[in-house]
Amino acid sequence: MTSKLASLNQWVESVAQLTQADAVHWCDGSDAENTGLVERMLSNGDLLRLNEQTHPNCYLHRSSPSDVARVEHLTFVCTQDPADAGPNNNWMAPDEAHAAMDALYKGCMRGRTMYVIPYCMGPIDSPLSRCGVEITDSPYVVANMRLMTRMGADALARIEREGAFVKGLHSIGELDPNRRFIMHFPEELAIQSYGSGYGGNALLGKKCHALRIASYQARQEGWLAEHMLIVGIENPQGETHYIAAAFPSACGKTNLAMLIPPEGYRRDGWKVWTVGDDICWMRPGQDGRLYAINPEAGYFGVAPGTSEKTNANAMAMLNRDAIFTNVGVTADNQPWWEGMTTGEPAKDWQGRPYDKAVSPAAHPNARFTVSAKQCPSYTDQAEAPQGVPISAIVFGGRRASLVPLVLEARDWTHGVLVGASMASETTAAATGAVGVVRRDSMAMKPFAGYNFGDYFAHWLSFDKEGAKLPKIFQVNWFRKDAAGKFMWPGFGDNMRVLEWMLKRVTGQAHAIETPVGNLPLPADINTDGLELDASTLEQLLAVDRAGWKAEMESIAEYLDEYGDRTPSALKAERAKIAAQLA
Ligand code: OXD
Ligand code: MN
Repeated sequence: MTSKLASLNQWVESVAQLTQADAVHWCDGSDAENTGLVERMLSNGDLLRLNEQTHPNCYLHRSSPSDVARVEHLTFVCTQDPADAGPNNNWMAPDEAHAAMDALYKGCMRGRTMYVIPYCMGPIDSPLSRCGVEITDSPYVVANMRLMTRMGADALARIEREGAFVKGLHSIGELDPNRRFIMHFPEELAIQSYGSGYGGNALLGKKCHALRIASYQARQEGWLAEHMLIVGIENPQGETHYIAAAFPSACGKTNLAMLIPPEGYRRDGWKVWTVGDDICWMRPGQDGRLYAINPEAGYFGVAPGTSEKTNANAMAMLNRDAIFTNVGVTADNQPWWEGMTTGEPAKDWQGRPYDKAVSPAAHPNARFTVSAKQCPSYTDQAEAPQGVPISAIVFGGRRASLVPLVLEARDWTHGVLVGASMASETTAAATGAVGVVRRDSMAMKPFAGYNFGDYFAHWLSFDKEGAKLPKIFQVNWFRKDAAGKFMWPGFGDNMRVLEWMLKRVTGQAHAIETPVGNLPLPADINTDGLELDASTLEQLLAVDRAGWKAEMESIAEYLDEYGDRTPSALKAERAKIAAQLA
């Protein structure tokens, strides 16, 4: 098979030449194709079949032990001018990067099949969607892209109609960490990845396309590509409001997107609808509101910590047609990870007999891949070509202290400052130290494909005549007490905070104004059925003025890192708050 698009055929041919692939397979996305790939991977050990009775069509993949997470230090944005990539990215000159990658790709697919994957990010008929083609020598990547994107014949037809697509080239190479790079060429709409078979490094539709390249395109075209979940909250009156929420990797986006409200809320008729758990593309509609689509079609979620208690919806979608990566297994071959409330591990993620003293059963960044349609809270609004209107934007990080449970930004500019100054403790989703607080603007530090200073200005630019922008909030589910214990129960109980936010949106809830934003009083949060003592809630909603003064100084230093690319309106907003705190 080839395509009707000459530029696509030429590119595929040139890659086949360079990599010396034995065979070229154009993916059509069919069931038959998937069955053939799965059989091939079962026979070469890339996949292991899990218990057919309890988990039909579920497979385990064990990645190379040195290839278990995104590699931010090996991820580059290659723009002609280094200032366009900004201090938030690693930069390499495009010519130099191409030369390095060509040398790696030369002959790298000898003895391998090269798969050509046409894919669409977003509903296939949505004007907000964008397409790409990933070439890879990993059948595991093909199987994952099939779950995570609209992949195959329909995507190819759209690409042929539009004539434009993002070019992604991926080879697992030798899986050698010393020969591993994830390169982005936003000016060429191209991605090149070598040496890793892992998630965000290898499924190029996800972080590489839908965030780094898309954020660059979004700036040029007047929209936003964000690291956000999208969730619909239906109230007892039957009205649904959609919330887009940015949290860094492994900070509970999947759990919040699939939240099960506390019993009292369920009894009263509150419902939660999941549109997406990781990425959100938003653009102003005719009526001035922001409309969002989830460009993905599946979930690549963090397994450890997922349980009946924390995310029963996720558990319910994981008992068929799923791929598990780097989890442990029970004696009867069911997937197992830390946090599970039933079963016990027999083998760890590397296939060794489980020994708690040697290793956790699952790698802390072990993942599941599954179609979004399997989630009990799936809504067909995830396929709506026009997207869903966003009523509130939420920014949240992991902060043991200072940041209150919730606050509301006064206006858009203040909200952009809240997002830009977000900080969070690092997690196992990327290699490197875990638990270190770092600034992670809009949870996009690893994913913005251009200079953060320009990115902040782009966010501010949405505040214009006729715009009906969502309210912006900041949340922190991760406050700890002096003994290091989490103070807020989180998970389903986060619904209590979402209710306050949505009542602010509809003008039904009260707030007190403080220099750092508008906060509820403890009485404004519904605590029916919750065991939380009054003083804890008071502490969670208190504003530590001295702490915020120091925070504002640190934010000033951070904004200065982007020099004159940082919009002066953002600096002025920060200065205004600092003055009010003084
Ligand atoms: C992810 C991540 O995989 O953010 O979503 O690392
Ligand atoms: Mn993510």
